[in-house]
Amino acid sequence: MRIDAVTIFPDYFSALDLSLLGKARDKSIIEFKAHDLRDYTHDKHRTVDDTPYGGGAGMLMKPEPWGEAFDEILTPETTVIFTSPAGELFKQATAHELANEKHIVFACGRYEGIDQRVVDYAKTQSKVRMISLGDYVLNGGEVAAIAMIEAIARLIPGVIGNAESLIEESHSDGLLEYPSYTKPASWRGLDVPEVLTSGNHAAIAAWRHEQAVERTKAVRPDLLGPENR
Ligand code: JCE
Repeated sequence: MRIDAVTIFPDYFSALDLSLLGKARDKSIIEFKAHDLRDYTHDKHRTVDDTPYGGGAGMLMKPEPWGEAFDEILTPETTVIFTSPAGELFKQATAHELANEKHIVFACGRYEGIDQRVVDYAKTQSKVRMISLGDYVLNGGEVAAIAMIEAIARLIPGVIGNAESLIEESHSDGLLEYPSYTKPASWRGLDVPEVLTSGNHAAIAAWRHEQAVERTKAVRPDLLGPENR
């Protein structure tokens, strides 16, 4: 898979040089490049923002630099993602859908957002999705894009151990994770639940499921069907 990001802060994306994603790039499983939107301006001050028509607070990203960047980067096989609090919510299912794409371009806004015509123009060139990382406001799209890239890339075979990705599948039962413990069995007066050291695998599986259900009821009842709430 190839991933590009268009941003006025390409340095944010140096996080993707690290750890498993960095190794996947070394192995050419994923290709990634961050493009500086200011490289597509022509004025002395490399201007990317302007005041909104109709008034209102703050600045918007002007369309021309985006058009020049898109003309260089987009193809008919591209999916463009505008990270935006006004988009559909990013879910694990979204990550799975996007993990099947050949080419994703993240368009990362700043200020109060991007001129709507940039989205409309992108739709004439490529598939487009507006996606929100969650129901909160960030200062721009970069942190949302990095989170989405990590969630997508780890689903691509070879990025993490295949055994681990199969484990992930078996756990996507719509419940939160059960609590986990490692050695020592007793630590600062806190003991590992006895069932986990019992060697009774049926009892362990039943305990873990019950813990997952109780946790989910307590903090994320929205994940359960009405009959289990
Ligand atoms: C962004 C801003 C709305 C005013 C460009 C936020 C948030 N949960 C989120 N996912 N993505 C964002 C996001 C993405 C791009 C931009 N802002 C800040 N948003 C109204 C200002 C600007």
